Amino acid sequence: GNQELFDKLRDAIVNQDINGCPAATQEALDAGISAFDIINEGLAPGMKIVGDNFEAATIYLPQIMMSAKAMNAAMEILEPILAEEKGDDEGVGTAVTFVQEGDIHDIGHRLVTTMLGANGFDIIDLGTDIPNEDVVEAIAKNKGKKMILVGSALMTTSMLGQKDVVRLLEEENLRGEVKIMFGGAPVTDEWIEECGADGTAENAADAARVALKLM
Ligand code: HCB
Repeated sequence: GNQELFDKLRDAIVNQDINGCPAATQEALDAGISAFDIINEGLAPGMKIVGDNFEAATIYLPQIMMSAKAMNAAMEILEPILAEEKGDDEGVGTAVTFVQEGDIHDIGHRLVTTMLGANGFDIIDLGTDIPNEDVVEAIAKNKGKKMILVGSALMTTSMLGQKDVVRLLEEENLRGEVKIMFGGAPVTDEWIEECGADGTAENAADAARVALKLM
């Protein structure tokens, strides 16, 4: 049944199976499982286990990198499908997504970006390791659009930059142009309040819900 396939997807991530992961993804698609469920019920729970194992020091960086590669191999298949599923919900808005300077963790960022696209947002993906000045420039360039800024930070160090980008937007009189959602493992509700951002989300599906609500 589907649970068996979800377990297979999860295990492919945990076992760093770079070929098996896209194969299991294709198998799940062929079985009629949606790209959305493949991510949320299979792949993302696998990455959660990898993160926990790393924290428990039962695995090390090279293993994480292999799991990340397995994840990205699956996303290569799923991203075009999610892009196609994008309805014609005209005018949801534009999402400018990025990862803070100094931070190259891109898995969560990609998931969130993909899910926002699948929910009708026009996407401007600035990428990872992005200086705040570049973020402000992107917002300035798109001034007037219905817009949400979606930032990720996976490290407590890079997270500090989130507060600075809000301040920079205020200084440039751009804060009113854009809603702001920040996320990533270290981000808490208290931090969102301290930054003066508008919201956060636990995972990619939640991020799409929060973003739609904020617009
Ligand atoms: Co990395 N790393 N890492 N890492 N890494 C973390 C983040 C630590 C927490 C692990 C630890 O020590 N406990 C840690 C940070 C510690 C801290 O901040 N105090 C850490 C460190 C220290 C480092 C290096 C410095 C290690 C080193 O080199 N010595 C180095 C830094 C590189 C750099 O950025 N400059 C490094 C490198 C790596 C890789 C390359 C091996 C690999 C990244 C591969 C890649 O992304 N292409 C990696 C990984 C995979 C992790 C862990 C294990 C998993 C992160 C991940 O992908 N999670 C992570 C441990 C952890 O997070 N617990 C560890 C899965 C995704 C799906 O979850 O949280 O990213 P997510 O995103 C969610 C969620 O947060 C939300 O939705 C997403 C989807 O569900 N969300 C948003 C995300 N963004 C959002 C934005 C919104 O607006 C709303 C919601």
